[in-house]
Amino acid sequence: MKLVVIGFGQCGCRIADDFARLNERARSRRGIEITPGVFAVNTDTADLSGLTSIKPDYRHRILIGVRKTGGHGVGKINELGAEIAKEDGDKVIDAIRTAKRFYESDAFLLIASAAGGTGSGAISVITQYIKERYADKPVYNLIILPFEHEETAEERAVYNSATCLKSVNAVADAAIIVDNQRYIRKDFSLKNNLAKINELIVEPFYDLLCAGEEKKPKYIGAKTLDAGDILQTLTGWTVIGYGKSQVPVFSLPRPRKSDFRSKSTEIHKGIQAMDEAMSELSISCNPSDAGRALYLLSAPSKEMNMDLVKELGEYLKGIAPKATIRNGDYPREKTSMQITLILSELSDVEKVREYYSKSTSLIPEFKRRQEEIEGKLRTMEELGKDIPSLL
Ligand SMILES: Nc1nc2c(ncn2[C@@H]2O[C@H](COP(=O)(O)OP(=O)(O)OP(=O)(O)O)[C@@H](O)[C@H]2O)c(=O)[nH]1
Ligand SMILES: [Mg+2]
Repeated sequence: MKLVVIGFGQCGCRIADDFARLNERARSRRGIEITPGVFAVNTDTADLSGLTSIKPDYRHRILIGVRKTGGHGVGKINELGAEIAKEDGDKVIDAIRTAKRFYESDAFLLIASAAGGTGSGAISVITQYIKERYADKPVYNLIILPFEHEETAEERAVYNSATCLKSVNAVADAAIIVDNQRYIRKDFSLKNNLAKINELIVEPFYDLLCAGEEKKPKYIGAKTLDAGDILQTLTGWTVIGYGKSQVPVFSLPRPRKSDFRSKSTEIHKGIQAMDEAMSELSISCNPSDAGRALYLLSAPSKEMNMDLVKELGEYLKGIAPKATIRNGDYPREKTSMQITLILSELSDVEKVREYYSKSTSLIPEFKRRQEEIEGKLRTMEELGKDIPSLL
């Protein structure tokens, strides 16, 4: 599957930059192209220059809102981010149109953090613009939620997240949600190491996008997971996960294929990888709320067999009983068994619900504060009314 990737704001652009690197990796190691166009859109000049893999020209690194921000961001005011996107949206559309191999792509993936200003405000506006112009290609959003400490320190983080999520849900074909906080828990040494977190966020997309683009027969499995399966799966609130278990590199002379014990070891390893993918989902959710699911098994071809694929399917059905499940196998890996898992069409995501209810109670408080500021300013003006002005 091929994606046109567009990052918005600092977080979105950095993750888009990681997608550009993922494409370089796919091209050099596998001879496959997975992102025919990667773009970065920001109101901040310095952040755009800090990227390393997205092409460094103004058509790929797109500066918007210069007149309003002077190239310094919108300071977490996502209403301003949205306003600028409405004014400068054509710049983004023009850039996409001139991308040389745009026509090869199957879908769009737009990326932003929910708590910031530029990305949070711009992503839904541009999603809508793209949908109006390219009705035949789905537009997916990848939304990064703030760390817990940001939510407690700054109410804006919660409010921005709520308004961003609500708007995205109204326009995008699917919203893939990623909770920054989940990636801290995995390994404390990663704390504040955003670059490492970004790598973890994009990694599950590698096999997922490569599998259907594979041309060499030896890397094509019994059931290829292609763009159609992914397009059919992604809808509404969505989470993604990834798990792996090691398989021996130099295996001993193998018992015959029908050997029951070896098959059950493989199944055990497959289930272990599936469990890890489930526990490392990009946001915590209840799998039984999923209406659709997809898993991709990537393993050395000698480790794969129909029983394993079938067992994994049954295992997932037990965990996500309401979901229509699609799957594929990809005989690519040499030393591990990996599972990429998507749960989609979720009917409930607790975290999203929390943002909505917290923000609803914040609205009157924000209004009260605004009125207080305006009141104080009026009093000051009143006091200075007899002072001569120099203008
Ligand atoms: N995972 C990840 N999160 C990031 C990264 N950079 C920022 N964030 C998160 O994104 C939120 C801040 O949003 P930014 O993307 O910096 O904001 P912006 O869209 O550039 O908007 P303004 O700077 O306000 O104009 C916070 O919740 C950060 O924790 C990153 O590289 N990776
Ligand atoms: Mg910024």
